[in-house]
Order: sequence, then C-alpha cells, then structure tokens
Amino acid sequence: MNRIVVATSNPGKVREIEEALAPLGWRCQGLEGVPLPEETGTTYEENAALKACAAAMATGLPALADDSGIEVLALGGQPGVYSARFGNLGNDRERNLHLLEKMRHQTDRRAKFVSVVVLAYPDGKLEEYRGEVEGQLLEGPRGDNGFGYDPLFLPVGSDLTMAEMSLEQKRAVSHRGRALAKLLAAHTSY
Ligand code: ITT
Repeated sequence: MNRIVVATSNPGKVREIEEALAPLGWRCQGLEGVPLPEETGTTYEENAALKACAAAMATGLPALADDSGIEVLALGGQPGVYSARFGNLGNDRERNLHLLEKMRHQTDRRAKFVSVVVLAYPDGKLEEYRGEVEGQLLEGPRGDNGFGYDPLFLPVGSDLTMAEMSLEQKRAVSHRGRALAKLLAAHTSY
C-alpha cells in the first residue's frame, strides 16, 4: 500500500497522523473535496468507521479516520463522543471555557482522552485501533500547541499539558499516538 486518504477535516489530526505514520512511507492525501458523513453513531468505533468507509468508497483508496473525545469522570463521561459538539459552541476556545465552567468548584478533575482509528479499504475490509490516555483537567489553559482540549489536559506523569508538547512528545503519550502506534506495529514487517 502506498497511498491513503486521511479522512478528517481537523488540521490538528492531519498533522499528528502524518507525523506518526511517516515511518511507513505511505503517501497521505487529504479529503480533496470528499464530504464526510454526519456522525450519527453513538460510539467512537461507529463514527470512525462511517468517516473512513465514506472516504474509501468515494476515492477508491484506503482511508484512515479518527474519532475521539474527552471523557470527564465528574461529568459522568461527558462530553465523550460528542466532544466536538460540546455546548453547541463554535470553536475550541469557547468549548474549553464551557468545560471549565462546568468543572468550577469540582475537586475531582480526572479525565481521559480516547481515540479510535479506523483504516477502511474500498472492498469493505476494516482495521480498528484504540488508544487512551488518563490525566486531569487544569483550572485554566496552558500552551498553544495541539488543538481542542489540549491546553486543559495534563496527562498522568507529565508536567506539560498536551498543548505544551511538541508533536513527538504528544504522540508518545496521547490517545491518538497510542492508537496509531498499534496501526504502525500491525503494518511494519519484520
Ligand atoms: P473530524 O471528524 O473531521 O475528524 P473533528 O474535530 O470533528 O474532526 P471528532 O468528531 O472526532 O473530530 O471530535 C473530536 C473532538 O474531541 C475534537 O474536535 C476535540 O474537541 C476533541 N479532541 C479529540 N482529540 C483531541 C486531542 O488530541 N486534543 C484535544 N482535543 C481533542
């Protein structure tokens, strides 16, 4: 396999996926106008498969999609699969403020990120990889790298938020980095 479609409209994910998969030497192309379907699933697995299959069908190429989210223990696992739509707000900054507001006065700040990566082939075959990282939410944002909830999230054992990390540092600890490491291992021939 030498060419795949990276089926995401999120530039932060594109950067992380391309960096993590570089050792495979695959040529990664963007969606190039292929629309992503509505995320009607109730699990990361369903939504990642919906996105990857739609792109594989439309292009005739293998397509890789990620569906991910942050699960906050004190909020009963919210926003989870609905992280991109949390509070029906327009951008990452507003969603982060919304989350901070919901967590005001909350001392249990444990949270985890989950990523499910699906590689779909035009013949309908699917590969699925899951990664998770546990950590805690800070009381204010730190760092300008990454995207989404990264400035609020301190992974267990780290002094840096995920927005204070380089791409390589984030890959080593993050949910997506862990899912992609499993894909990499499955596609690396010994
Ligand atoms: P695509 O569906 O086009 O891939 P998206 O951003 O809408 O892009 P999701 O539906 O999977 O992706 O939503 C995941 C949301 O969870 C994302 O928008 C962020 O708010 C959050 N999220 C996921 N991974 C994250 C990460 O590594 N760092 C920070 N926030 C993350």
